[in-house]
Amino acid sequence: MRGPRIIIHMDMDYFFAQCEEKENPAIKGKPVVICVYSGRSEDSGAVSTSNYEARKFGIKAGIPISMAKKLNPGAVFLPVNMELYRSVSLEIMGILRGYCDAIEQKSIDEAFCDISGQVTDFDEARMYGIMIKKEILEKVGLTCSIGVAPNKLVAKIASDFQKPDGLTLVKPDDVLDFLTPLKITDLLGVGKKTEQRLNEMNIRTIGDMSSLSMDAMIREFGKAKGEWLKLASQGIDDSPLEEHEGTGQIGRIATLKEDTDDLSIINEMINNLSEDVHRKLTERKMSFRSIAFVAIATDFKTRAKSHTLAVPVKDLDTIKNNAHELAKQFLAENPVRLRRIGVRVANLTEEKGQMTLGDF
Ligand code: DCP
Ligand code: MG
Ligand code: MG
Repeated sequence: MRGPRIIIHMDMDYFFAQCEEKENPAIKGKPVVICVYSGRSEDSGAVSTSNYEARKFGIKAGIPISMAKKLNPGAVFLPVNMELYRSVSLEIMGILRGYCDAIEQKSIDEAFCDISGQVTDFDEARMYGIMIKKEILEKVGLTCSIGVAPNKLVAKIASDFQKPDGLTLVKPDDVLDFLTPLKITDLLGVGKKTEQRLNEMNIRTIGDMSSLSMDAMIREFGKAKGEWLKLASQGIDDSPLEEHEGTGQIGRIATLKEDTDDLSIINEMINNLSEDVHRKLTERKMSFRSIAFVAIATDFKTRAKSHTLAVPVKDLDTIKNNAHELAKQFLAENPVRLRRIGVRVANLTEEKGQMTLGDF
């Protein structure tokens, strides 16, 4: 039985600045400004981001560094350290991947996750959002904001709604009430020009826009854009997640009927998960070299046990057999009852005349 479509949008709070606070806790509590120096003169360049303390002074992404220094000379000014942010981002995306059916990473600090296959309803989805936030905080030490909604359009707005450290759930029946008072520019895809046109028509909120007829919107903006705007103003969006090729891993996680440490029950679930993973692998014409068994115990902690093969392979039996073995080892080492389990393959390569197990 398949429940409703449920999409999560996760966006890290003041990401670059928060990474720096984590690296150097002494600066926490002070205004922190991350700068992209152009190198032309000492203070030339722009602000990349700032923490919330600095934002109180009006220091935000995009303003010149010189202006930020005028707004608060005592703030902590740091140069961007992309290496650090990339590695933190990788860790966060890895955690998210363990929770969802599909993931579309939108930028270094945000992603959409389809969790429809992981939960049965929106109340369970809220708990799921809490679990994700908790795991990111415990493992990476950073806060994020999450929106849970029936589609990408609404999830994106929801994640921004209670920043920082927010969790906003918008159930299907609440979508219209949620959107009505918001500014039209909150809709991803409404840019400056569209905003101007709509303002001239005296349309300022999403609610104002939804009261216009489809015909009027199409007359004003043309068929494609007019239709999209009208549907967006009603919170209607069925755009799929775009999983980028080469994300490097394919995983599937599911919740066990009840908490257990019984290997026969776990292996049965592993078989189903392996088949899903294998189907995706085949669709993408990929092979893998490493495989992991992912376990989420009753304490909600996610642990993984993985194994790397000598050569890339692509067959279902290798996935199943390795996952069974890893699960056995995992339970021998960790006397816990499991709540959810997953199978994940990584180190993906394009399938090109490589060996399969049958070739050995
Ligand atoms: N970024 C940048 N220049 C911009 C906008 C963003 O260099 N004009 C970088 C720095 C941010 C990161 O991208 O930390 C993520 O962008 P966000 O828009 O998500 O902003 P933050 O995460 O910094 O803050 P928020 O808490 O509002 O999400
Ligand atoms: Mg962010
Ligand atoms: Mg972002």
